[in-house]
Amino acid sequence: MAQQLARALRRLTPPEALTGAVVHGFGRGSAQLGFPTANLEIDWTDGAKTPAAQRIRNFVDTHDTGIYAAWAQVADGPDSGVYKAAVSVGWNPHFGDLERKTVEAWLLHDFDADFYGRTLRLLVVGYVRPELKFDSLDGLVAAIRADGDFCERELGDAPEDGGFFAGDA
Ligand code: ADP
Ligand code: RBF
Ligand code: MG
Repeated sequence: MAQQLARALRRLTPPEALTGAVVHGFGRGSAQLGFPTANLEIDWTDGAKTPAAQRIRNFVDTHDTGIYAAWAQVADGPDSGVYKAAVSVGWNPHFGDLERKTVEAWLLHDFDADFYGRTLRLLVVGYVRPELKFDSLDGLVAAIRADGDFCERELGDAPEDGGFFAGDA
């Protein structure tokens, strides 16, 4: 049962600061699951990259796939608040149809509008659990909801961001 899924926050020290554009996925998050996830652009080419793009690539190349707890901000949108988020990194094995890993953040906040194309900042604080394949869609949905509750609780009060969220987008 999803409720019995073991979750524990394995902290990243220091937290991982990722900045990138929000791109389109399959549109499945909101439509099928009821949880929108802002998908971070990942540069899969081998060539030289901006430092920000390189950081994202390093993160997906070197960290375990799974669910992470993060602080998140849409840096250049009308709502630039810093909110808690549950972030999925990997292959979405429940669906099994991704050609590349994704980094997708469910921000635990109601936004008035979509923010495709905007700059998303993620301060990834810790690892929560591996990605799983569930017996049913309901199982996955229950697990995601419980991840949100877990991240909400574990992230606690304001983030120590070292000025990350205060910079120009
Ligand atoms: P896609 O497959 O294109 O990522 P989703 O159904 O996952 O589509 O929806 C994600 C989009 O929803 C985000 O890119 C963002 O523009 C919007 N959005 C609105 N509210 C949120 C939120 N609380 N968390 C994440 N994305 C949100
Ligand atoms: N996908 C999986 O295949 N297995 C998972 O265990 C899983 N856990 C997730 C947990 C959270 C908090 C979020 C936001 C997403 C998770 N996903 C998981 C990804 C989900 O399949 C994906 O966001 C949707 O398919 C929309 O792209
Ligand atoms: Mg998404």
